[in-house]
Amino acid sequence: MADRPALVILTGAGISAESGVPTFRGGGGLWEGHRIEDVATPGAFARDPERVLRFYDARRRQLAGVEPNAAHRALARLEAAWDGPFLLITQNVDHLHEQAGSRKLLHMHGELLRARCSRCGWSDRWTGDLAGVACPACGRLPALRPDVVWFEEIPIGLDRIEAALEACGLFAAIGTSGQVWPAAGFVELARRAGAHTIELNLEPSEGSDRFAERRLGPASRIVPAWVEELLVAG
Ligand code: BJW
Repeated sequence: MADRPALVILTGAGISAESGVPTFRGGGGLWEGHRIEDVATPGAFARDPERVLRFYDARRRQLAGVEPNAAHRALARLEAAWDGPFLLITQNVDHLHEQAGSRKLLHMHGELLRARCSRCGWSDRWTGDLAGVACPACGRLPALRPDVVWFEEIPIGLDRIEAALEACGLFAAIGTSGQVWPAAGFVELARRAGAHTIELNLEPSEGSDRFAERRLGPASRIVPAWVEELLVAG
């Protein structure tokens, strides 16, 4: 494949739903039974660190044994075959894209399988529980937190993301509700750059009408089909 447009893909919780990782919003979602401000803000962690850490410990345990699905694998295949600039931005804190083989990947909302010390800044891969554990570097407790981006915190890699969107010719958003900013605004940046924009989702997202094209259905079906189309068109 030659002369491909620069491709930027944004993924959200919907791409991992069929791997058994719950989404955030809607029936059975992660926020059901939790007020966001009790578990996913710096204020929540300052008020009640044990509660926040228990919420994330349970989610980290849920990740053990989950496997990438056909949609994750199709995106890894696309990256390997794409002869042009490529960036996969995920809002997901799971590790399913890298497990499927994606490498040009940016976790804009952090990673659940990493821990960070809120006091001394130490950070590393972390697969166990965090509740009741002192920081291995500075020894303070409570101090360790999951290395994820909560509301009111600045997402990771925004400069790189903005540069990629400004240069992109094709932008796809997969399995995201379009309710969380700044990710919800990426389609607008891509449109301004003149990119073709496409949404792939089970149902139309909040900002669905901002996309030039949309495909509806489960990610494990519609993402591999879209990838095959792109590869055949090459
Ligand atoms: C399927 C499927 C299948 C299902 N196949 N599809 C007003 C205006 C603008 C901004 C704000 C505002 N008020 C407040 C803000 C800022 C705030 C914000 O957006 N708030 C909103 C609630 C309004 N944002 C922030 O605070 C962010 N930081 C920030 O703005 O900093 C300031 C700044 C930024 C930039 C420049 C200058 C200053 C930080 C946001 C951090 C979000 N963190 C979380 C938690 C991460 C840790 C954790 O995992 O617990 O990230 S919140 C949560 O939502 C998580 C997700 O990544 C994120 C997005 O969710 P996602 O992926 O879209 O999931 P769902 O569940 O919403 O949707 C699932 C979708 O899948 C649905 O569409 C389904 O249809 C679909 N689906 N099954 C395909 N099988």
